[in-house]
Amino acid sequence: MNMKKLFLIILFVFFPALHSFSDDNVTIPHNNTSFSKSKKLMQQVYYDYQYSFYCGCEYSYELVDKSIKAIVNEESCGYIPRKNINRGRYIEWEHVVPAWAFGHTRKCWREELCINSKGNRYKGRKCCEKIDNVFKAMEADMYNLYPAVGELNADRNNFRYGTIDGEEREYGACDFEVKDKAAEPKEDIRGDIARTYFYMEKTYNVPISDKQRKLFEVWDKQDKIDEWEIERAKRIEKIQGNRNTFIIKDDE
Ligand SMILES: [Ca+2]
Ligand SMILES: [Ca+2]
Repeated sequence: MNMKKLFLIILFVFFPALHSFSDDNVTIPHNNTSFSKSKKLMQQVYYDYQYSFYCGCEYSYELVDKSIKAIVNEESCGYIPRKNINRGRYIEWEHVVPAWAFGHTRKCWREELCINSKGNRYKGRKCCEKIDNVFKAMEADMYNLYPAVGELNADRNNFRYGTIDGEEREYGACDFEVKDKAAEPKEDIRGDIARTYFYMEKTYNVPISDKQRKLFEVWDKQDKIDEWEIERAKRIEKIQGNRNTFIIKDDE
């Protein structure tokens, strides 16, 4: 047994609840590796602040076909679906840093490391969800999850954020644009988005391009941290166990 292994074993024996380690220098700062569990926990975070992220629509939980669903109140925000009436009706939990962005650098995303029941090899998100603990922790990280109208989650796809010329309104009064593989969010959530990217970069080494970083640094300054963003971060910290230091400093 080499010293590194011995050290890890000692660490796990004496500090079992501390951190889980992966094999590639990412220290996973929480024990939350289930995206479906996180989606339920996010309901606790947002219990008294039920507004969608991109459009600011109120939403509420109702029983639909024997399951509880978050229904968008379209009148509260003037939202009109662009074309997907069904996904426009419900709230989904959107990854602000999309799965492609935090997943594509993982081995399981690029190489066929998984085998299905028929013996065929595969790669990508499904494979990462099966075998990669870092990917699972990133996918389940609550700081990166926001309630969004399903249609916008679908239209945003895995596109980067940016600014788009003009102010087309394809979703009724909702100030959200998607064009040329980019999405432009409304001004009062741009800082939230920037700080979420910075958190994912610091926590998991998720790469941010120079161009994106410059944009996010501007957004971080223009849209300052507000009360709800702090409250949200406090609630997530309480559940998930780790801090987003871009919102709450280490010594606070
Ligand atoms: Ca615009
Ligand atoms: Ca904001």
